Amino acid sequence: CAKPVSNLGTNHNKHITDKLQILMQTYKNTKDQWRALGYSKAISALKNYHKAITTWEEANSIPGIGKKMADKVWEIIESGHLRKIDYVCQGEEVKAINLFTKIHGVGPTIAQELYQQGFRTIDDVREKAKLNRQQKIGIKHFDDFLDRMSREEAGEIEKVVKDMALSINPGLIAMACGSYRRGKPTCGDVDVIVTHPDGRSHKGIFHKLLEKLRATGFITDDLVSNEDVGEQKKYLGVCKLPGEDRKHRRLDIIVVPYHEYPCAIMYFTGSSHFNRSMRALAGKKGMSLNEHAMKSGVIRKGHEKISEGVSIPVKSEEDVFRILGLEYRTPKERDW
Ligand code: DCP
Ligand code: MG
Ligand code: MN
Repeated sequence: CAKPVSNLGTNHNKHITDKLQILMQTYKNTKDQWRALGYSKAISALKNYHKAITTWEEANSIPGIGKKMADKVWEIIESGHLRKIDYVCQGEEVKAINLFTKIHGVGPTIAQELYQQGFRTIDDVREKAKLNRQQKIGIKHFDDFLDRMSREEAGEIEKVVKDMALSINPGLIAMACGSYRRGKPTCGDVDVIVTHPDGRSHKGIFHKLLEKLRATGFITDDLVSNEDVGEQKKYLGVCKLPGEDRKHRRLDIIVVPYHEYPCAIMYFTGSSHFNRSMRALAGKKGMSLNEHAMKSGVIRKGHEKISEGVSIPVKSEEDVFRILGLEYRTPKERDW
């Protein structure tokens, strides 16, 4: 449960959260939900904190950080390291599971099964494991997918998708969101959003665009080729720029109706942590926010929604910030 947005979108304690995130991910991978949750809360609290922490007492004073977590925070501040990472992540089983969950389509349960079947390395899995279609693609491109691309390369991929969209209809909007739009120096994948300002010409574009991108050989594999989320269509796949020495890259494309564009672009730009914080803030104000719409008059009883609320017309990302009572943040200021 993320805290509402409370600082300028800078993580002043990244040197600490980076280390804690390794443990959180390991606990998630080994299905130690309880510990994973404790770390997740601490990480959220640290990311939302307005300054770099300098003392144990300061760490301990933050809600969500108990004495034991404060010890860990202090160890990182003092030594730049957290010894717990070494002994938790060094075991044979944890090492294998952390490795296997890096395969696209492999979660904690499958990773554990692979370990129990006696596999220890990616080559073991590649040669001997029974995998589904997605996992096979994940393992085929295991090294390529782990390697983050430069933002220049992400820009080239965006351009290929954009040019293809414009060749179908010059009025379409196609833009890379995700880490690229947040200005990150490297990107794990490219997340392209497509829409049309006339509110109807986005219809039918999804399949045409994918067909053309496959025909030119740009798209090489499909992971999830048609997920309908309401009026939005989502594609997850793999692409490769033309020429030698190019790696296979993960490509996500969503096509959305124009009336959902502001909320969709907010969501797709992220970061995930930023999105969680925004949703939490909307919830506190009796509103809801997701990739489709913003609503007011949402009544919750615990986690259950008693009243769905009514859609608030949102014409831009600026509107979303304004309605939540926040100052506008550029995508770069949402990266934490
Ligand atoms: N997203 C989210 N919650 C998730 C997954 C995604 O809110 N569980 C949103 C925020 C992300 C955006 O979708 O920024 C794109 O997802 P990616 O997984 O592609 O993440 P990024 O583009 O932010 O980072 P990366 O460079 O690793 O791709
Ligand atoms: Mg991305
Ligand atoms: Mn993505």
